[in-house]
Amino acid sequence: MNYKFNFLVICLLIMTVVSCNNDDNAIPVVPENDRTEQQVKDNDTLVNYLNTHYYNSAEVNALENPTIDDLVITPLEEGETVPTGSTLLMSEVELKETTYLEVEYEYYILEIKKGIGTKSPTFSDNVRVNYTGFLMDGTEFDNASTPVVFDLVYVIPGWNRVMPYFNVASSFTTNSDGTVSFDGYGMGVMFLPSGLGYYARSVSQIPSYSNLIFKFELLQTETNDHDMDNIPSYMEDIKDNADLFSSDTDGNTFPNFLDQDDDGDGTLTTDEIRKEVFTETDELVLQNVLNDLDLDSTQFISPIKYDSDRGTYSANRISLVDTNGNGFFNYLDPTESAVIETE
Ligand SMILES: [Ca+2]
Ligand SMILES: [Ca+2]
Ligand SMILES: [Ca+2]
Ligand SMILES: [Ca+2]
Repeated sequence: MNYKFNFLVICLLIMTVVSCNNDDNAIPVVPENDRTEQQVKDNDTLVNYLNTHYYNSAEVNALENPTIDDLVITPLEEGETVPTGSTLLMSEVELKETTYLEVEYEYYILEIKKGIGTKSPTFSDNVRVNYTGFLMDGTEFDNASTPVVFDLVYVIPGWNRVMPYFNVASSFTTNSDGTVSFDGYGMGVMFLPSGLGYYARSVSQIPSYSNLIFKFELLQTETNDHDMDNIPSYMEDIKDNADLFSSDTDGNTFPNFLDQDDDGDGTLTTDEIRKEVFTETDELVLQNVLNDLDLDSTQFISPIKYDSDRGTYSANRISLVDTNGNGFFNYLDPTESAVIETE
């Protein structure tokens, strides 16, 4: 294939997103709406929706493990009152606030079940969920009724705000047909302004600046350590703004959660923290050992890993060390680069 042909194909492919740069017939770029102004509009629309829609509360609340399909949201007709056994969304949702891209956002959560499992995801973990996504006119744009796994770092910002309010399932059973039933999981509905969704982008059936509604069941979660440096991703949020891409200690364009040498001093992060390894052949025994460990504020337990060759489970007690006492842990301090041996 010759170069010219390749260039043309690439040009055509890219055309819909960004026009190939050609000064003679440049396509004007439409600037994005101001985020603060858009948020005011979106919140008005959400509030209006919540005041004019109800759900089948008596029916859903009577169920031990309600599913997303059990919950039905219905528009209130003009002059109609909310039927018995139903509840107006506005009288039950919780208003939440967050900052994203330096703009204050309001969003709403309807909690049906908080979930009674012991774990709750952080904003950067993997979650296993069932969900349905729809627009304010009721158009369903996406759903998964067999569980799917999402990495909360790579989905719309609304999701990583909402999921930490819920707990995972308390148990699950594998059925004879191979499907899995979950018990005691978290379940709810999130009502998101476009700014915590796709914003100016239009994605398949979702027009730009669309508020999004998701019904979901939170089944399981798993702590992420994207760069496997033994610092869980949620702890690599140095700026404490739930936006991992904005934390880059050494400024090498790799954010800390994807950087194995966070301070850029040539010593890997995993070698600049103290690790004590605990290993057992029984996961439950290991879990009990870990539960009995004393932890101070600079210590945490890494997720349990299974070694299939040896048939053992192991985890580390990690201690963050500040050798020169300057207020920065060694792995974030370019002036400290000594390797700490694993115990
Ligand atoms: Ca990490
Ligand atoms: Ca970096
Ligand atoms: Ca890192
Ligand atoms: Ca380092």
